[in-house]
Amino acid sequence: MRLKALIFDVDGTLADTEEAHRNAFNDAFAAAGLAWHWNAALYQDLLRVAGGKERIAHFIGTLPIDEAEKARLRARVPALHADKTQRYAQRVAHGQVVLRTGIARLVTEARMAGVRLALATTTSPQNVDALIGATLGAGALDWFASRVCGDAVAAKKPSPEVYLRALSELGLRAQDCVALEDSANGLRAALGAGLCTVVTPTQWSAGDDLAGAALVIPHLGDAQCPLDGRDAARVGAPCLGLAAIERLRTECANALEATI
Ligand code: XBP
Ligand code: MG
Repeated sequence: MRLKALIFDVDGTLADTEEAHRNAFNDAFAAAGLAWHWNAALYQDLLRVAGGKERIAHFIGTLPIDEAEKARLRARVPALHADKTQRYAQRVAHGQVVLRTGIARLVTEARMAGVRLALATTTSPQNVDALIGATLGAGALDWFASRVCGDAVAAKKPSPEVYLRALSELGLRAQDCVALEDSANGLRAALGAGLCTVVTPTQWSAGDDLAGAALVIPHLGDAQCPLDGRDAARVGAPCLGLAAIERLRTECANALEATI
């Protein structure tokens, strides 16, 4: 099998984390005495901005206040986001977030087959450590040969930088790997790095433009929750496994060669 590595996005892909993020943002705002409340509809819109710090700064820019007040509030973003990150990590540590369907199964399948694993995410390293530790176990971080987080690169998704950095750390070519994502921002980042990409949207990214994805399915499927008939027919099985992923990778590579 030519497939050498799976590169996973974190938020929305490994786990449906954004409700926990949204609650952590709101808790941090309240603790700071700010009368801001991001409801689900507003948060879904704000998710178009990758990165928690950038998201808060963007929100400040939308407020009906003068520029001096916006500047004062923007100066508080690093402390606000640090508090939010701590609150999010606590929520995760208390079991508020679980892995999405099929993630544990595919990670195990890849490890047994010698397919390497990597993470390419916008979120913070503390959040990755908390999520992997709470869902796969403390030693599981070492299963990921590369873990590239948002602040490690100059530009967050949809820039391809996190994926390019992950490929560089893996020492692999894009055509020998497959990315797994949940959103338009993430898909554009992975495609920009030349990666064949599988997308499993969540309710937060349900309306995203996912053109260019090699496959869009509601989840990866597992024994407890197999893909339904239509999606299983597209995958050729009730779960997306390495064999199907290798077929997708080959199709992507052949399509790329046909354009050269
Ligand atoms: C999704 C994001 C992150 C999270 C919040 O990241 O855009 O900003 O919403 O986490 P992913 P931070 O690339 O994993 O889908 O507050 O740490 O940014
Ligand atoms: Mg994501």
